[in-house]
Amino acid sequence: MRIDVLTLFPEMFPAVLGASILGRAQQADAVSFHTHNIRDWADNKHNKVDDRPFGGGPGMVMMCQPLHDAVTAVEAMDAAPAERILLSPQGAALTQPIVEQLAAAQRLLLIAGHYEGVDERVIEELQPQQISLGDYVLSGGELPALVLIDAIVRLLPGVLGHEDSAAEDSFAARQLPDLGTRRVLDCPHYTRPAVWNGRAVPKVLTSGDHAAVEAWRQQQMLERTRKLRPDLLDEL
Ligand code: 9D3
Repeated sequence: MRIDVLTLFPEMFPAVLGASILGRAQQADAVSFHTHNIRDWADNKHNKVDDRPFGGGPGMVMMCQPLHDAVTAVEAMDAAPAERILLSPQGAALTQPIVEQLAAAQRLLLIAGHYEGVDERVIEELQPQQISLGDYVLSGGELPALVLIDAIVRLLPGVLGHEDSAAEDSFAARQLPDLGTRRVLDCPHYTRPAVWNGRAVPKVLTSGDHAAVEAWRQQQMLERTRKLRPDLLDEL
């Protein structure tokens, strides 16, 4: 997968994209990251990319021209067609099914807004999918773009060491007795020592009975989901 990112703050990206699973995914050629500064396409002599809102009000609005020219130029850097995504508070809240759908794309073009927002006319022209991280205010779309990249890239073939890891995630859909396919929370996890600070690991986990362990994990997933995220059981 190729991922292009358009932003006014490209310096926010290298540390996150170069570390841990994202860094290894790029080294293994499962993904390539290309960040671009929208300011490079400003066609005015002060390289202005934002201006005051028509009608008045606080803050600045990102101008149409630099962003539109950036999208056109960056898309032309590779023949593969890109899925355009604008990170925006007006977008649909990101969920694992959306992440899974985007992980199937050949190429993504992520646009991170900043300031009060982007001129509506360039959004109408580009028709991007709009994605939000939820109902709270951030200072721009850069951190949401990094979150989205992290969620997608760990699903790409060959990225996670243990191939079952992604399928066993919290929020991955599972087949449950009576309920059919549901997204549920993960079960609790334990490692050595078997007793820590007077607290023993649940006995079934040290019993060696694999079927009993599997049954206990399923029951824990369901019980925790009922208690902590009952909304998930109403889905689908
Ligand atoms: C006070 C009016 N704000 C609307 C909620 C304006 C505004 C706030 C924050 C406009 C842009 C932003 C910058 N945020 C994003 O670009 C953003 C975001 C977010 O703030 N919350 C959750 N998800 C996202 S995705 C992009």
